[in-house]
Amino acid sequence: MSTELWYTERYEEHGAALSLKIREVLHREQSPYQNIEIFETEQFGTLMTLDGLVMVTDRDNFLYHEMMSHPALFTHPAPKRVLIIGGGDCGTLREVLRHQEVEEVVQVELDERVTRVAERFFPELCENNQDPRARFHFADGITWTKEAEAGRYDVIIIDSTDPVGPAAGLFATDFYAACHHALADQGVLVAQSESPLLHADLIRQCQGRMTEAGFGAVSSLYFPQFCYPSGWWSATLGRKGLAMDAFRIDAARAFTGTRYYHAAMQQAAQVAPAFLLP
Ligand code: AAT
Repeated sequence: MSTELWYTERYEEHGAALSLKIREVLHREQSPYQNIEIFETEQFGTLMTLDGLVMVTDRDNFLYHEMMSHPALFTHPAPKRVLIIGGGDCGTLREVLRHQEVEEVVQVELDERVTRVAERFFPELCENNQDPRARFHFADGITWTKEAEAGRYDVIIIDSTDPVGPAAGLFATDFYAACHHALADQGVLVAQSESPLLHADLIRQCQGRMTEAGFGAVSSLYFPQFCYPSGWWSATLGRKGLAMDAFRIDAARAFTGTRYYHAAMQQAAQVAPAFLLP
């Protein structure tokens, strides 16, 4: 009899699954919002799942977190005030704080337990949580953004779970319109927008809804992400006014310490597969 332990996330509607070999279960709890589990894997370090869906592993989270933060920040001419919606594991926050010109980062995560558990099991992602520029609020990001002062932020990052349950409204036109209102002139919005292979319609919908919400330029970024469905992921950017291609390429070239993102990658990641061309 095999004593091997594997964690499997099934993508029932696609007839596929992802499995990671597990050494042990480190933690399990039911928060007021979701079931949080932490595993020690054989090859991918620590793994966090929410309601049975993979959120983050030590080994591959840099792909997603770097691509959710640096392209948006280098697209803005001078990002000072950043809002992160979701992002409870703090991996996106850590990347944002690496930009010295950023003066304030407000993170609005629904579930405080995700952040507390991440502090314990993902200390690297949380290593900059004490930075005086970081402010944490545990609340619904939709309500928060709708109540935000007009023009308050330069960049808004939607680092959310999939469009079900409390995150469903984070993919809606009226929420993008609230982001548009909360952004200053030249403000940039970026939202995680799922898998190009499995959710192409959602990516198109996301682009269409951002345009409807008033963003003058919209484009998506494509990048690998092993632990999310299909291993291929996307983020969709919306910019107030101006064209999307004018990112701060010299600053991006001088930026060091990333493992996936670099200036040429920002250009490359914007090239859409033929089936997603406008
Ligand atoms: N950094 C990669 C991890 C995530 S988790 C996304 C976070 O969004 C979760 O912690 C969840 O609690 C939070 N969240 C969900 N809905 C809301 C909301 N309405 N307001 C604020 N926070 C919210 C991204 C995972 C991507 C998964 C891909 N399969």
